[in-house]
Amino acid sequence: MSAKGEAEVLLSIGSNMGDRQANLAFAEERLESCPQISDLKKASIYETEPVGYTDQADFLNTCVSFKTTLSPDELLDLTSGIENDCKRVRTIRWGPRTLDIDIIFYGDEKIDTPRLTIPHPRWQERAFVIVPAKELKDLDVPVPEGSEVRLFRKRI
Ligand code: A4P
Ligand code: MG
Repeated sequence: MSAKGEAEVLLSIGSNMGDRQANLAFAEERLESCPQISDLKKASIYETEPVGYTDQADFLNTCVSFKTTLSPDELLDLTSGIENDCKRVRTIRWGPRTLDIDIIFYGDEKIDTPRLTIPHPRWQERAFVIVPAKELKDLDVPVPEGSEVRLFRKRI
């Protein structure tokens, strides 16, 4: 946390349903329009093979970083609201999710509550997080092998 009470945040954003690029843009525009968020930077967009449950379409993934005066819980309220609004606007009822926003880092804080685990517990296992994250932050971790991460649209 800086002297101004600002934390440097890194989010991972993914979509594998509907207009995937528009879903990422929807999330980024909502974050950018939040008065408690400043200095937002966008990593390139990558097309990535699904990890975990693999019988689903490829994702578009990216990361954004910004400074915020929101607390971690307030930030989760904001990102959950953006996810819900994206689903409501753009998908069929009970369809798969169109937007997943994970909080990877909130400054150097370690948080473990029923609602929130930060750093995100699986970030180091995920090339779809690490490849875009490395464009925004110095991270001394290897890129995991196993699932393909292809550059889709360069932004940095
Ligand atoms: N929660 C706890 N910690 C956090 C955090 N750091 N950031 C809680 C965000 N949320 C956090 O999330 C469930 C609950 O986690 C939230 O209500 C919050 O209180 P969710 O997004 O509804 O559920 P989920 O996405 O199914 O779970 P999770 O753990 O976020 O899933 P993953 O592990 O992110 O997996 N493959 C590719 N290529 N690209 C992807 O983006 N994403 C997933 C989702 C799987 N495979 C993928 C991708
Ligand atoms: Mg999630």
